[in-house]
Amino acid sequence: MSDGYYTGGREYFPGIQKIRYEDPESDNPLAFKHYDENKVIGGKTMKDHLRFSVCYWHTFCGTGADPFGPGTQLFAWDEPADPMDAAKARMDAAFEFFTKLGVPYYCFHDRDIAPEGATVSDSEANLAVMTDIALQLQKETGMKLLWGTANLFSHPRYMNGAATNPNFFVLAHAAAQVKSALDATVALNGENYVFWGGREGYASILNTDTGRELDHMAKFLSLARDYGRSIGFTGNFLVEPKPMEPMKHQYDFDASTVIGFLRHYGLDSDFKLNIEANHATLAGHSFSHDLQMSANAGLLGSIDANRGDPQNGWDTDQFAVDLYDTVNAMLVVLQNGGLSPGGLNFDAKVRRESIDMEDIFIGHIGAMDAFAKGLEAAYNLIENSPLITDRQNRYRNFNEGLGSDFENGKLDLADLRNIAAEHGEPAIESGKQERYENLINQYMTKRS
Ligand code: XLS
Ligand code: NI
Ligand code: NI
Repeated sequence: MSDGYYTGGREYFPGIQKIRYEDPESDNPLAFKHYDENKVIGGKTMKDHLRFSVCYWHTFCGTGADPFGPGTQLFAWDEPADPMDAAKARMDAAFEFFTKLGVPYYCFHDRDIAPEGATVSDSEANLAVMTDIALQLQKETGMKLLWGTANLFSHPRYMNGAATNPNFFVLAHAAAQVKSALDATVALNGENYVFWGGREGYASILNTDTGRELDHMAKFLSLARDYGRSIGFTGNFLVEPKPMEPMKHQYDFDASTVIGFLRHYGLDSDFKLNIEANHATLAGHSFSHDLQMSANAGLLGSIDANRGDPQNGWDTDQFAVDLYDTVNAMLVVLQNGGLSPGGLNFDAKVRRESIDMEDIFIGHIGAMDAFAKGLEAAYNLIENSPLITDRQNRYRNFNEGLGSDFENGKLDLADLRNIAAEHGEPAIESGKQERYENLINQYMTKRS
């Protein structure tokens, strides 16, 4: 049992009460304007549609440090000199934040919640102690774990990769970490387990045997799957695509690359994808593109919600406040039948210059409101606007006759040639992009 806020000790966010829904006209920065967790949309509450999650790393471990200067955000939970004391203080602060914000889920890397020890066994022991505390706090607060993961990118031993390191003994260390992070995830009833391969890629293709490394990565994932299933993990394993950063090239480049990888190695019945908005844009796609590719494959597992900056070519991990992004994302999610057991995890951080304690609340509140608004607009677009029927109608001549014969495999290439010759020049039809774009604006600004 920890000795902080929930046991009558220190309060880390004094003066901030539980965040409540207020009228959209309210100017209170510490209130929701659109996210009303009990509001029912299409038979499901906003809370159940959106399944919001707070990430541990940016929110409680980040301090605003960048390559040009140290952290600017000084947090009371970083004060204890002993790393385990600091971990306990941080966890108290985290659960205070989760419950005041009113999200149902959180996510962590092993090293976010427990410091690395001098040996594999010490690290395992640290994580076990912090897992017990987390379990206790979950019971007290009703918080749930969306996913756990292992940090296989910060320690210098992983500089040449973890599962794809050319040194087998580094790979073994990575496996030790994944084993222990899976134990923690299962102990905390985590609903998913994530692999983001930050250093699984290369800085130079000249010194890298990419074929061998990809085989190693697949083998590593399948061993993790086997171990997870053997200890009773029934949730989804998720791979999070990202094209680069920190490596020049990351193997999990984008959704389509990961889908191909999973299918090639026969991993697609246990693994799905965790799509991060800013990673999709780094890969030259839109957020909704990678969501849609995953949904098409039946592999949309979960979302890391954030946004990039169109002027910057890196992972800025800003809070998702762009309504176009959230409407487009929720259009895919709703047509996918929802996200469960995945969720919307805010893999996002406040800017280095945002140093007030309330800023991390304000960042999350804005993104939660943006997704709530996006959910409502997307639901109305699907249910009440002509968007879906118009789109389906573009494909109408595949619904019957020759088009339907083609879809059903009844025509060969020569048949198609003869049909073209017989039917003459087809009439061309407008794609009507502007009409679709106007529908988005119309429904986004409708009062609900
Ligand atoms: C980094 C990733 C990372 C994963 C978890 O860019 O987004 O935060 O979500 O390892
Ligand atoms: Ni992420
Ligand atoms: Ni990221």
